[in-house]
Amino acid sequence: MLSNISPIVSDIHAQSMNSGDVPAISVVIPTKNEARNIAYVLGRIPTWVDEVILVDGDSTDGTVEVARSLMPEIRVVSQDRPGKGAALRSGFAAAGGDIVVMLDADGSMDPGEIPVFVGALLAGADFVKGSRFIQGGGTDDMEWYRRLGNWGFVKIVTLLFGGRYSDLCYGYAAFWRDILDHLSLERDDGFEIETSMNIQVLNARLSVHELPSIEAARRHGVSNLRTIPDGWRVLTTILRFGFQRHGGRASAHLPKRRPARLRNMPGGGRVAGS
Ligand SMILES: Nc1nc2c(ncn2[C@@H]2O[C@H](COP(=O)(O)OP(=O)(O)OP(=O)(O)O)[C@@H](O)[C@H]2O)c(=O)[nH]1
Ligand SMILES: [Mg+2]
Repeated sequence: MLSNISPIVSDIHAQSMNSGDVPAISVVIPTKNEARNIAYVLGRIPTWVDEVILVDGDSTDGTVEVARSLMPEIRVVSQDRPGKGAALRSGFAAAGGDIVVMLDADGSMDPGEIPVFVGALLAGADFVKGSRFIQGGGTDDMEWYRRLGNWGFVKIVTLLFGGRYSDLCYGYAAFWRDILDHLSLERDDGFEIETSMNIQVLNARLSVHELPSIEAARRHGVSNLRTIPDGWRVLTTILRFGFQRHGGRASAHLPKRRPARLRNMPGGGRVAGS
């Protein structure tokens, strides 16, 4: 059952199972016309994931039917408003796991990386985000102007909020579900939701950990992202939080929550360098 994950995570998981302290894991996948990609994604999700939630944005290509035929137990939920952000919000609200993993359905993000994300959470991080721009990461799915935009946004965020992000607009992340109580995602209907989450976890002084992630090219179909309008939404999101922060309304320092077995470790299980 655990054969396709790394020995370290498999060991942690085994220990958790022995101690009766196993966090349940939900995977949230937003889809908009991904019928030709969803088989690849669902087929690579580790078998020990507790629930997979597909949030479908009115796909017309049979995405939901394909997903259900491949994974009958998949939970399909709808979104209240259009956009990837609205989809993720609905997925998070539906998730029942202690840990939530978010990833795209176009085959660009490898679910085979999930064990590493979960491993970092089990090791003490509150929020783990993939980065395409640290050692071991990479992308085959980004034109030069989008790289430039992402780089510029990273610089602005670092200037305004501190932290040491190397990537900002990437949708592969995992977190303990209870941190959602401290995030406000109501306004983030579109692709800016990733940036919004990244800034809010930083402002809340949560333990944030970046992991290298490889983004492959979308397998089939075309991107839903429109560089200028969506880039503008990202920029205005950054500036909105910038104004709030400098107006003295930054999030409060939050108490840390750790799995019971990690609380007594030196450093309370906090990830070094985060
Ligand atoms: N439910 C839902 N999913 C969406 C919506 N827009 C995009 N998605 C999904 O969100 C994920 C990311 O969208 P993409 O179109 O791949 O955007 P991107 O990854 O920024 O762009 P590329 O790198 O060019 O593929 C994919 O799984 C999409 O199917 C939406 O309005 N509703
Ligand atoms: Mg994509």
